[in-house]
Amino acid sequence: MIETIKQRWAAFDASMAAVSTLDQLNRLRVDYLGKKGCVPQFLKDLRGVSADAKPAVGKRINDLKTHVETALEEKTRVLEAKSDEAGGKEFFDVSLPGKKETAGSLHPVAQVMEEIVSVFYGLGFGVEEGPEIETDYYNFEALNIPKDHPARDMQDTFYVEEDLVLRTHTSPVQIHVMERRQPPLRIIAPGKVYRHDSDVTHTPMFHQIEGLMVDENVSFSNLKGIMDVFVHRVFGERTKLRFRPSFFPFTCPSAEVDIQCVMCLGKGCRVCSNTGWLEILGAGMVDPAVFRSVNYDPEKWTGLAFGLGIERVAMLKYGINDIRLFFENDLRFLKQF
Ligand code: 2NM
Repeated sequence: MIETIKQRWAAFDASMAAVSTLDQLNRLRVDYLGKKGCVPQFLKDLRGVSADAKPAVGKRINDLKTHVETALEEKTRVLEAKSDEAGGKEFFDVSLPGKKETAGSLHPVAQVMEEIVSVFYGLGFGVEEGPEIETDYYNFEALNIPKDHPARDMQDTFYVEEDLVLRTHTSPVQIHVMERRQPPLRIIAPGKVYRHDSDVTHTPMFHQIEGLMVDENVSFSNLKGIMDVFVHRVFGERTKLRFRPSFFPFTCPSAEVDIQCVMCLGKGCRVCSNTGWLEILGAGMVDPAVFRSVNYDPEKWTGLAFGLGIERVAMLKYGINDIRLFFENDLRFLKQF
């Protein structure tokens, strides 16, 4: 057995001399010291050795074990030092393509909102914000919406309490601003609004921008000019628009603004119900009753106002037929914008 131990010792030394990586070194460690390795096998075999030969053979095995352990330790140090010199244990391939970080982007509704805000900002309108919970007075009464008006019906309005509602439009912001400031005034109020409504073109929460301009001699012509600029900037210079008489409690006269259908360019299709036109916003001259609510003299000041839904603009601009897509947070949809 002594002879076998000697052979294995020599074999170990030869293998050790050939080792050049930590991996190879580890394999050698397993071969000699591992559970099924050479040294434990020798110790097992020792049981069958005669009593008088046992001490000498046992010593040989222990010597081999010490020799292997010391050699492994030493080589480990040498190889680790070498690897550090080469710049770390891992090989770093600088020619591999990098991992791409996907950049986030604004929600399509936020993009359209920013675009519209910047158009009006360019026309001298300042941006104003206000609370989403309003009193009955600011959401309705001050805007000349009387107690028996259909817009007040529980079906349209979310009530928080008897006298508190989720705002159904952003016009209350304009009332707050008019209470604080004297004309001349040019403001827009973008933000979330809430209505009890839900189908392919309505969600209980949606976004609006309302605008207000008050000065001496503000006229319907000013309103037409501002709407012209808005439509041409957002839908393209060649998009035609038209005004249709309408009614709102807070404006008189009131109008609905249509644009030429973006799908069929006015020929008539499913989207525009064969009319060639799409309703895009409501507008009008501020009703004197609204001015009286905020203590503006209706004899001195005149005002124009308008309101539009952001989701509707985004749907027409991008040809989206279901408003709910904006709120499902499906990245396959959102990434297209
Ligand atoms: C619209 C249509 C027409 C409007 C009126 C006012 C205020 F506060 F000045 F009276 N703000 N917004 C207005 C006018 C809103 O939305 C369809």
